[in-house]
Order: sequence, then C-alpha cells, then structure tokens
Amino acid sequence: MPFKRTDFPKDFLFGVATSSYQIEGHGFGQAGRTHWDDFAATPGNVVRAENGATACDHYHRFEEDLDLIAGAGLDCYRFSTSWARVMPDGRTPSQEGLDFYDRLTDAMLERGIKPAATLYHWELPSDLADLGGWRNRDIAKWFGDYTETIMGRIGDRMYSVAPINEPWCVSWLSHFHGHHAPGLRDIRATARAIHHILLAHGTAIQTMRSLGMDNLGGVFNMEWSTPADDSAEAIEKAALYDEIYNHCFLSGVFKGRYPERVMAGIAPHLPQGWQDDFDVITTPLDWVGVNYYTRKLIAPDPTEPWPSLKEVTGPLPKTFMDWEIYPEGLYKFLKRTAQDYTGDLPIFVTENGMAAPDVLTNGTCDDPDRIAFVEAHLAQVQRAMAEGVPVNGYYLWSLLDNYEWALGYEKRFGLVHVDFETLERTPKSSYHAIKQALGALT
Ligand code: GBH
Repeated sequence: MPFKRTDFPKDFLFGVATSSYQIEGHGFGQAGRTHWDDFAATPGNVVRAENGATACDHYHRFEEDLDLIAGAGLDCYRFSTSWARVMPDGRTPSQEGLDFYDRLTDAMLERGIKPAATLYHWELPSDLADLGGWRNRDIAKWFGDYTETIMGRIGDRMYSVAPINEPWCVSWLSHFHGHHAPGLRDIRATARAIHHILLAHGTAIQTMRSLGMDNLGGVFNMEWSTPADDSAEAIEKAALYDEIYNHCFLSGVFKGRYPERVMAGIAPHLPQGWQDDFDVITTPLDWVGVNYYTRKLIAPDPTEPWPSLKEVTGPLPKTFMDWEIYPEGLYKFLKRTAQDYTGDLPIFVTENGMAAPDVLTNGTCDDPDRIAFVEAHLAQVQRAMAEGVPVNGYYLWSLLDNYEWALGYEKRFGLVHVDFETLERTPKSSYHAIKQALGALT
C-alpha cells in the first residue's frame, strides 16, 4: 500500500468498524429477540433467510478479534453495543449484557485500542418494535434510558460515542423501501421515524452530557447524487434525492430544520409538536462522522409515489455489491459537510470499504481491489485535508466478513476472511497491506 501513516498528521487516527448484530452472534449470552430476527424469519426478506444468531461468534472470540486490530497497528475500534443484549426486552437491564461490554472495553484498553462506541446499529428489541418501534415517540425516552444504562457502566472508558448509526437507513431504508427491519413501505411511518430518530439522538447526547461524558458525535451515511442525464427533471430529482439522503439529518441536527424539498413530502406526516423538539435535536456535538461508499445516478419515475424517482445503473467500475466506485464523492462530502454544517468541528470518516468475492485459496486470500479502493479514498481524504477540512480519522468497514443484513453472509467486506462453517479467521492481503502502511510490520 503506497500510503503511509507518516503521510498523515501525527494524531490522525486509523481504525476499523463493525456492529454488534453483524458479528457477535445474538444467539449467545442472554440477548433478547430483535426485529432483525423477526424480519429475517419472514421468507423473502433476507437471502436464504439468514440471521445473526451465530454471525462471527465475536461474543466468544472477541479477544482474538481485538488481537487482530492491535496486531495491524490500528488506533481505534468503532463497535456497537446491542440494545437487546443490554436490555433484552428493551427496558430491563441485563447484568450479563453489561458484563460483556465491560469485558470488551477493558480488553480494548489492555491492547491500547481506543473504544469508539455506537449505541444503535439497527437491532431493535422485538418488544419495542411491537410497540411501534421508531414510529412511537416514546422511543426517545426508552433510548435515553438505554443510553444511561450502558454508558453508566462503560462510559467512563469510551474514546468517543455516537448514538445512532445512519439515520437514513433506520428511517427510509427500513420504513419506506422495506429493505431492512421492520420492512415497511409507508411514508407516514418514515416521517415519524425520521423525527423520532433525531429526538432519540438528541436525548442520548443530553443523557451522556449529564453523565459527564465528552467526544460525542453523530454518524451519517452519504451517497453522492448525480442526475442520470442533463434534463431539468433529472437535475431536480437528483437534488431531491440529495436532500432526502444527504442533507435531511445534518440539517435537523445542525440547523434545526428539515430541507424544503423533503418537507414537501413529509410535512403532513410529522408528529404533532415536532417543531418544539429541535431544542433537543440540536444539542451541540463534538464531532461528526461520514459513512461513504458510493454515488447514485438519479432519474424521475412518475410511476412511483413521492419522491417519484429511481436509481439508474452508472458506467463506473463496481464493487461486488454492484456499487459504483467513486472516490471523489468522499472529498466532496467532506468539504460540503464542513462548509454547510460543521465548520471547525472534527470530522471522521466512520465507514468506508468494499465488498469483493474474496475466495480463500490454500490458506490465503488476495484482495487487491480492496487495497486499491482504500488507497483511492484515503487520497481524497488527504485532498480535503489539504484544503483545510478538519478530518481527524478514518475507519475502514470492516474488520471481519460479517452478516451483511438483507444480503446474508454472501457479501464480504472484511480485512479478515471468516469461514462461516468453522468461524476461522484468516487475514487477507489487505490486512497485511494496512499493517505495513501503519508501520506495524517490521
Ligand atoms: C453501512 O451502510 C452499514 O453501516 C453497515 O452495517 C453495512 O454492513 C455496510 O454499510 C455495507 O453495506 O438494501 O439494496 O437498498 C452503508 C449505507 C445504504 C448501504 C443503503 C446499503 C441499501 C442497499 N447503506 N444501502 S439495499
């Protein structure tokens, strides 16, 4: 890997990211049932109806996994705590769950790894989903209580915390497109979820402040939006997609309002009194995280309900997810985020990475495309930094091959190959390249 740690400022952080449901094995310990278990059990939702019951068995193998992180010379680990493990019914603490994250935290610190926690990476306890989940305004309070419970135990040792991973996925992907749990296709549910997610985010930040914690942020996913052709209609739809996907949540948190084009579709469906919630939603943050993978080509589609648009296949080389590889989009988002929303606030790239076929042959796994992908995106990070954008770190998605949600175990994103029969871990060539780049290989 031609990039070197020394090409970046001394305190720039390199890390890897994972999430609880995707790696832990929710069948282990006393984790409660989640809406992902329910969603996956319904035929047609997930490839081969696979779920996260075993996943990577990180629950039992976390020491080995943390050794891999430390062994590569990485500085920090972005992991998530599972609400259903900490509170199996969503509201009653589980000693076993709290003990697990306590051990995990100490095991990171013993290895000199900075713990960067996310409180919600998509596995809602089923009991709360049954009460309406993100459609129910009470979720902000439930989430605040969960935040207090888990951070009351491990908050004193966190390097950083963000409440909710990717609000767009929790709302649109799950309540409008129906691709993720709870699998709804309903604009009213979506509008409510959008607002309650932000309210829960602000509530969690205030809860952690009252616990005396700092270095608190928010993590937003972004896809660069490009008109599929140069017609006025395509240009307008691409702008609408951009507001829905990329601006809506940043605007809520940093400006205390929803963008105009988004309002045109969601206003009739927002919960009563929504305007009054922005005091909580705009509670100041210490950093912001950008998750970036690809761009989208957008065209009008009048046969669809509002926003009446569709994605069109683009011409660029694609990953194994069929996502176009567009590194420049990361540069553009880093610049735009600082310019439009966050100013001098530190920015982290909290996820970036790619899926590849990644076949294990004679005990080795060569993934040169992943190395090139990381390198190309890091070059765009440097480009933004050279223009003054305060990027403080980069987390690669992901440490391990894992449960890729609706796509089951088919799509591999890891620096480390996982055999899902034996659960054996094998570092890929990208792992070795990162290790070399970070100076840990002698
Ligand atoms: C990240 O989201 C997630 O944080 C992570 O858990 C996941 O493993 C990783 O991506 C790789 O996918 O259902 O066909 O409509 C990134 C943003 C946006 C990626 C929505 C998936 C929808 C695919 N995500 N996208 S589909």
